[in-house]
Amino acid sequence: MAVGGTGHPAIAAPADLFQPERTNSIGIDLDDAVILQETAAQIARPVQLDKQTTVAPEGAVTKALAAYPAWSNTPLDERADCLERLADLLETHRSRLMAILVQEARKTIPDALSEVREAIDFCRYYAARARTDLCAVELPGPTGERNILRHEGRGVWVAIAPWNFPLAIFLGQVAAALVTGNTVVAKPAPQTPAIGQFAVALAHEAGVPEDVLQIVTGGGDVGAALTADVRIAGVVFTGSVPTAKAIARNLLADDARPLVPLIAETGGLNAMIVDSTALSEQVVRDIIISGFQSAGQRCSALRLLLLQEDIAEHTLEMLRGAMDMLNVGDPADPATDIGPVIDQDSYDKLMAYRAEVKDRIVHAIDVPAQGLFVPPTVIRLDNLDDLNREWFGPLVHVATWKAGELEATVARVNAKGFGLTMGLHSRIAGSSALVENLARVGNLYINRSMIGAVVGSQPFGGEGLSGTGPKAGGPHYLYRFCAERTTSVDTTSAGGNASLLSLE
Ligand code: UN1
Repeated sequence: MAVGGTGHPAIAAPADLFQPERTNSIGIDLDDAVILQETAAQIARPVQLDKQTTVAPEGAVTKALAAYPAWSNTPLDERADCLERLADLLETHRSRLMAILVQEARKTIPDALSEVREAIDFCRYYAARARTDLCAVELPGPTGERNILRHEGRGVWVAIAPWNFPLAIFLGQVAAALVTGNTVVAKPAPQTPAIGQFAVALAHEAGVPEDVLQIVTGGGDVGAALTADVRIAGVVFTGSVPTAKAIARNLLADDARPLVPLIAETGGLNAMIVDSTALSEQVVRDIIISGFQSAGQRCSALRLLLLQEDIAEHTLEMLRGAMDMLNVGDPADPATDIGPVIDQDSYDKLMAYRAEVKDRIVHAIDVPAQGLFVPPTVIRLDNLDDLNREWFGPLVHVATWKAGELEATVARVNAKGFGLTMGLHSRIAGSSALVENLARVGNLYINRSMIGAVVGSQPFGGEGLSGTGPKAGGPHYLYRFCAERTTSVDTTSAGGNASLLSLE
């Protein structure tokens, strides 16, 4: 894309470090009849929770602390080997993992397959990055001195994962913390404990010692107990803004407590801006994917569609037609495009909001009467200021803007304070450069859908109310899990013995 005139520095060619297994987490090829058959057979087996693996938060931190010295001294290559073996095991158990995702997280089969692929990508990517990025390096310095920079583990990390990516985000957090030499107490979301338990069992099978990675299941009280524990060295969290803030307060509550990092990835109020030069078919396809795939239950999902006035009616007409073709139903059926939402609570909140705004519904489609199916819905916004929060479901709000208002429109989206994803559909190079320059989001998608960030290619994460960074699946993520330590030696006073300092 053109970057001239935006004030960005030149773009360096990407390092050929890692090739993701998949092209992206949407639009996958489901012709693989074997996967479908295997997954269907697995779906017939009930999901079982392993009560044995569940321990109390305090005891888990105690064990993780005791396990830390040996794990942090385990050579980096051996830790990376564990992640690669885990990736292999995830491949071997792909159909079972997919079946649990369908049953427990109510994922459609395509969503389940792409999530397993993303989990594999995270393990392989962080293993590869760790091998190249975490080696000790010698830094330049004055004559007679040597300076060595090392990246080492910090201690015990608490990893708190969401139910919407209970395998990929769960393992992404865990893999990053482990490979950098930390021990981990992981808490899956209360809606999705079984997939977390299976993933942890596979990690143990891959060679991660049991006390190095433990799982503690439960709700907010368990998360609060873990993050209130003054012995932990960091928290990595994906979930809601209020929970992220509660964790931050917990980490600061005790004056005597060490300062520790919080890596948070939270919500978004993600807008797609469409101008009159955009290709309508492409726009409609990308609205459907971004707004309704995964029943809109992705923090990257489209929430606010901003159509240039001249093309609004035409685009909405086409969108109605495309929505009518969507198949909402049983996620275990391979023909299903959109499944139910995660639980009754989520269903009730979304349906109550829909009832509140029923006079502004532009279009909605029929869904099965039984089950937690929220109809994919487009809702008119008369005023952009009327939407200031994220609705985590298949609800897309639409508003219009006038020619000449592109800059002001981006500014109004920025002003909402979130900063996760933004989409632009335009064939004007100057407009994409302008939006690229102005948008305060972690992930800007131009002329494509706004979901399905590819590990290693599209590091994912936002700013403002959307999170702290660094971005998951990106080249700087691992560093945040590390303590950075430099050692400087005066080699003259040591008799010129440079070997006092090793790069080991
Ligand atoms: C989330 O919903 O918490 O880009 C993250 C995507 C996914 C990440 C979603 N890889 O849609």
